[in-house]
Amino acid sequence: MKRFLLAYAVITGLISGSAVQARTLDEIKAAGTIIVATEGAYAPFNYFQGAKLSGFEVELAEAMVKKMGLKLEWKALSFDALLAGLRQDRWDMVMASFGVTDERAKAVLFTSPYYCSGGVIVSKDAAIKDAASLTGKTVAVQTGSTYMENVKKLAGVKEVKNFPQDTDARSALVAGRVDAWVSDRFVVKSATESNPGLGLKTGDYLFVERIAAAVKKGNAPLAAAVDKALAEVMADGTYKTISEKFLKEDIRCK
Ligand code: LYS
Repeated sequence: MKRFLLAYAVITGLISGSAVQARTLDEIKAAGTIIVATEGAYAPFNYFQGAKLSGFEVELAEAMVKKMGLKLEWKALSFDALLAGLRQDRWDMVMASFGVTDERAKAVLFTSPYYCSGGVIVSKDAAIKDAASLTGKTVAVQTGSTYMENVKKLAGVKEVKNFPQDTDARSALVAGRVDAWVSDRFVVKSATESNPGLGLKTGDYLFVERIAAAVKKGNAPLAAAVDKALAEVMADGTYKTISEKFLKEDIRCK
């Protein structure tokens, strides 16, 4: 009997251990601090200015969390680790420019979108500007991004080169190791405007997407609280101010 009870305890322990609950909204409120993970390598959305995280998403998250009456603790990690960390309860929310896709929505719960954008084609050759002109070409993209996903769908592309960070994909294009780079329209705009000497030419949109925060699947009360805070900062002018500061325009979904 004893042995049976021990085995039972071990098994239930294993089961509950693998199904640890995400912190509920009440638990987060009781703690007073929400833990938000981002990448920190994706200017102008989330990046390091010296040791300090900065960017549109960083200031937007801070404004939203303030509306929620909470403090914010940031974690910065590689892009492809962020959604998995939600499932492992390592943080409460991810804000790292994740586009809402059906595939990702199977694994996490998305909030309402906080900006709308899309992937554009960038090249040094003005003739490489749309999906058709990528035929036979080598294209650089960030690993695990929607840029990678969408370029892979193009049958004629010669090779898709993956890089851990979007800035590495850009460097590959700058160095002439690839024919094109696909990234976010605003990331590209900020990179080309701050480095006009690079001679990068922006082509067409390859696809458009809605960008949202992600919480653990099932954590609907937290998503609802985040949505409410987002609606508040959108209504009171805070969103517009932060958006214009980093993007020179209001990028909310229309
Ligand atoms: N918006 C893209 C995506 O959803 C890219 C984000 C990449 C951030 N470095 O995958």
